[in-house]
Amino acid sequence: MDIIAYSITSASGALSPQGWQSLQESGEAGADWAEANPNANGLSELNPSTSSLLTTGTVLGLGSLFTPGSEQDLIFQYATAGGELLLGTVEYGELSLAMEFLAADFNKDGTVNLEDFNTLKSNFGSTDATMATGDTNMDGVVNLADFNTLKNQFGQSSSAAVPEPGSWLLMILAGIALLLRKSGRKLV
Ligand SMILES: [Ca+2]
Ligand SMILES: [Ca+2]
Repeated sequence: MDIIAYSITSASGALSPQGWQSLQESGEAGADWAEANPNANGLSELNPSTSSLLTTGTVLGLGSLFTPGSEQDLIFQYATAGGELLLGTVEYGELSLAMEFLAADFNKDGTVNLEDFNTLKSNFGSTDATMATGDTNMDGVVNLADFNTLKNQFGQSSSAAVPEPGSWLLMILAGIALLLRKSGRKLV
């Protein structure tokens, strides 16, 4: 499914732009996502290049964008490249267990190894990098600092981390995963 935009709205203002980890920030769905005017009533992102192909079963975390204790009135919509506007499923829940990935685990497979090194190598010098393309410190650039981080983490494995009590996670694109899971393969 080719997703070019999504928006999450809350009439009661239950959204937390501070806790939101946008796709623009994480780079999880490609480098071209751009935040549009986030506030407590609406969080949106657009991908003008229409290149975010989300495979069936893809799950993308968008951080703690829901203010705990607020009214659960979020509406999640997304638009496809074909011009369809679809309604997604919103689930509310407390995060029980999450993988905390090492900064140099670019492909998020749990280990920092040669594959990650090759990612960094092929993007070395890039100035519009994301954590998926070798930027460990999120300064947008892949340079020696990132290489040193990778060197220090080389061979290490990510560990499951217990999040802070009360931290909330809204896997907003999980709606897509749920809708398509019947025939899908699990990607993440
Ligand atoms: Ca890896
Ligand atoms: Ca960097």
